[in-house]
Amino acid sequence: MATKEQRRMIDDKMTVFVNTWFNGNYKAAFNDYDTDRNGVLDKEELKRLLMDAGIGTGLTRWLWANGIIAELDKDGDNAISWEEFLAVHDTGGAASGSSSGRW
Ligand SMILES: [Ca+2]
Ligand SMILES: [Ca+2]
Repeated sequence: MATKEQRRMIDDKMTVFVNTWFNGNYKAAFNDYDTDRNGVLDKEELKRLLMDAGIGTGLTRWLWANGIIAELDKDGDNAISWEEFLAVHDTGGAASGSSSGRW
């Protein structure tokens, strides 16, 4: 869906957002935005996360949400599970600043 620059922009903004509001804890952020507690972020929940992270505008955010779901949703349920969400930011070896291009 997205160009390399767009992916990096999302990764950067998401990283800053999670670091700022959740002490870098992606799981806490995920749980916070899973408002109906069903274990996955659906499109509406994802859009709220994107809005708070400053990604997209009121006009384009649904496009971002669609693209991100298309990119991350591996099992095709139209929602992002925690395992799928992890691919947004490789919390493994890659230190912040490096763009792994993993998604
Ligand atoms: Ca949910
Ligand atoms: Ca899924």
